[in-house]
Amino acid sequence: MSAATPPTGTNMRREFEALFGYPPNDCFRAPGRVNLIGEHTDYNNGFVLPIAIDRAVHVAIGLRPWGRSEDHEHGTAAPPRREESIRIVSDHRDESGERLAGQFTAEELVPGALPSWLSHPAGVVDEIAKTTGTVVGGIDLYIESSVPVGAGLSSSHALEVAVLIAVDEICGLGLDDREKALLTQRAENDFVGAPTGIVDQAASIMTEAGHALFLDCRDLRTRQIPFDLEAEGLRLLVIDTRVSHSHSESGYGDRRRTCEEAARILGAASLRELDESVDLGPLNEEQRKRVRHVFTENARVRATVDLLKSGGGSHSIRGIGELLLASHDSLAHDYEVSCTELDTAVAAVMSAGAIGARMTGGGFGGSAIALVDIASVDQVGEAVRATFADHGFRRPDIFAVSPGKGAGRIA
Ligand code: GAF
Repeated sequence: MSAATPPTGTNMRREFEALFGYPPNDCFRAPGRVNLIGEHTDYNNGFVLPIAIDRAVHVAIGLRPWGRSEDHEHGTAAPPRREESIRIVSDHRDESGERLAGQFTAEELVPGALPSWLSHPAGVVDEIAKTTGTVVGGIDLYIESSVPVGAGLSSSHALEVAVLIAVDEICGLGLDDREKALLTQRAENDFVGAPTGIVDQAASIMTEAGHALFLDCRDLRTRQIPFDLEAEGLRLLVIDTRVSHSHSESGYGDRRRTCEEAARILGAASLRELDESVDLGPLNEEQRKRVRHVFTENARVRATVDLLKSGGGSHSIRGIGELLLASHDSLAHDYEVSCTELDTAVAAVMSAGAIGARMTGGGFGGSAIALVDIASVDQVGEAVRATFADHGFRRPDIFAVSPGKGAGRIA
């Protein structure tokens, strides 16, 4: 199993000061997520049930000394100077081994003009200006991330959330959690150009430690659902297939458009507005399959929540295994967003004794999750590695995650 050591505030401060020549004002973290169940339901105004994982994007933020306003020196947050640049350095490295670094000015932002990794923080800055009227400038950011990139664990949304909560704090924007989730979603949709829903941002912002977040994506109402793996002697494994996915280039947008078109044909604003007994006759075969997935997946989320809430004591998480498998099956056959590696991972962990498994996230690559007895963790990991080797697939990265807390300040 690979492990990730989270950066501490002290290390972040030290790195920041070495890079920018002055101490940062503050440090924050925003976690990646694993969606337990409720896939491709968010942009259909449906239900989702993610956990925030114990891997996160960390950011140290500083208001450049020559950009600090008098108010800020006296401890009151104040908007930094709009005309000054925003500089960002990441601990990730490019092909030549150099740290990723870039800068931009909020007033000059154009979608598509920046390198892909930088478009996420830039999108947030752009959306802050559009939403709040605050044009941010004169700040520096140092970023470290333990969320694997391209694994379908929401590394880019965690980056957006980390940047937003840092800027919100330093500029005194006063956004609430709901506004933060919606703002980062608009940054992703309108600036980055990926037509994603809201599950990832909400999971990163709103989840409490030790819980899964039951989110109704129609009105963003939430309920924290206890998710205590330890108490049931379980582990949640992530199997990163290392098949990279990309939401803007994959069939993600096609799936979304098909659902919107199906809802329109059936006379509804979204699939959520439809009764599940609705006649799907007017739809073509592809539309019918997509709608069937969304209807059944919403029902599976509710069934999962019922099981987890049932107070079944030591058995409530164990009980969700079949729902996870049914979700994977529906994503593979009705929604058609799985791939050979994800299907192979799910089959391999189940043969090796997992309680349940499914792909997680948008699909077309990325990760599967597996619910496993603590005693079977090694055997399940070995089985997947051996099966992948037999198929000639890349060696998967396998690690356990636990339900961590949502985004916030780090000491
Ligand atoms: C990706 C998207 F970003 C989410 O909004 C969601 O649609 C998910 O795919 C599928 O459930 O992670």
